[in-house]
Amino acid sequence: MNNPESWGFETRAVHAGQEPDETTGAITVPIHLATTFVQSAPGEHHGFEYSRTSNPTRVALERSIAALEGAASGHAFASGMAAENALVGLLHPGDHVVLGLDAYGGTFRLIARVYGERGIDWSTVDLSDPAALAAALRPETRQVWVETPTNPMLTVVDIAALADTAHAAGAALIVDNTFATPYLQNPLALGADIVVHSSTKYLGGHSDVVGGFVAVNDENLAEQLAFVQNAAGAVPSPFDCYLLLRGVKTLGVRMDRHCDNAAAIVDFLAGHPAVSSVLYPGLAGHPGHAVAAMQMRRFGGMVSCVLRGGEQAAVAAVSSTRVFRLAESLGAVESLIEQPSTMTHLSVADSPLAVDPGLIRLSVGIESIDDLLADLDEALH
Ligand code: P1T
Repeated sequence: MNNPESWGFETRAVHAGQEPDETTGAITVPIHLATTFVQSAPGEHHGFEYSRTSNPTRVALERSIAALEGAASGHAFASGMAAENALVGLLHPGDHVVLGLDAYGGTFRLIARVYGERGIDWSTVDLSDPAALAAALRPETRQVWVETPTNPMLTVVDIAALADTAHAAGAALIVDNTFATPYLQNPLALGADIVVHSSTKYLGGHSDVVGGFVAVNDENLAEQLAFVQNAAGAVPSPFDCYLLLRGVKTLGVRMDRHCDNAAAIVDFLAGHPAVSSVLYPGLAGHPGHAVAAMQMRRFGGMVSCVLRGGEQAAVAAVSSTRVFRLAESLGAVESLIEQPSTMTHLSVADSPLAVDPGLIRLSVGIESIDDLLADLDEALH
């Protein structure tokens, strides 16, 4: 029982990578602000040389989240996009990438706009159908990028099936686990090669830190990522690492409340006359429900719905809630509401990933459920 490898999720969340400080006994990981570390002779040191390359607070964070993902190694970045950029940076001109038909707008923008114009080829495919992926793979395909559940359509894809399909063609499967978090889903255990996070969201959990994370098992990949992390230098500050270490400790507890509140809100929205459809993997009628039940512990805190009144009704609803704050981002203790087509997913307008302007996205927080329901009831009347 006392072997950290066998600890349950909540025990790992509190303790993995976060051992008391060896010199002082401090129970929390110190914020190591030093940019450089003394050497007794060139190359002889305590494991740290320069803070961009490695920093003790960052190492604690990297061990912590890697342990939650069941990964051999973790790499922290200054934002989710910086983490994604490190992954696209592994590609060479002429390489091909497959993207889902539904992804965070920034991911699409990075691959299609930044790298697409510099020799990386890409295509989009409905990843909820593994046969469609098989048809889209080419000899030059190196990476398949997957979100599950997706942002903002909450589409679920079968990680194990897509991993098999991608591997058969020699491509790596990258899973953005931001929506599910390692508490609800562990993509590496399901066959994915790489897990990426916007740790700005549930991992941090309090809307006060921007960060990104990559977790892998393959040693060679880990080496390449450590090289890019140091060479490109998009690393998080020690204070950001500390905030994330603090946030991660309560991840499991917060996720359970997010899931409880989301389930109650889904029930309410599903019976509401102003709502034409509710997108949530926990609904028995959701096309990905069976796969989600198989690969996720619970169904998450993100809910999207389409309003009967279309764009006008969506703008009115997101502008009139009071407990749900109108804002981009997600995954924190406070509930947020937004219209993806004009906000988080504006960069996919006029692309195959364009979002219905009548769709609204809710990041359900941990507030009292009665207040959240009353707020939505008033906004949707
Ligand atoms: O914002 P940043 O930490 O750089 O992470 C980018 C990112 C990556 N992947 C997913 C699934 C995301 O949702 C995000 C960021 N998303 C929002 C800001 C949003 O409101 O959807």
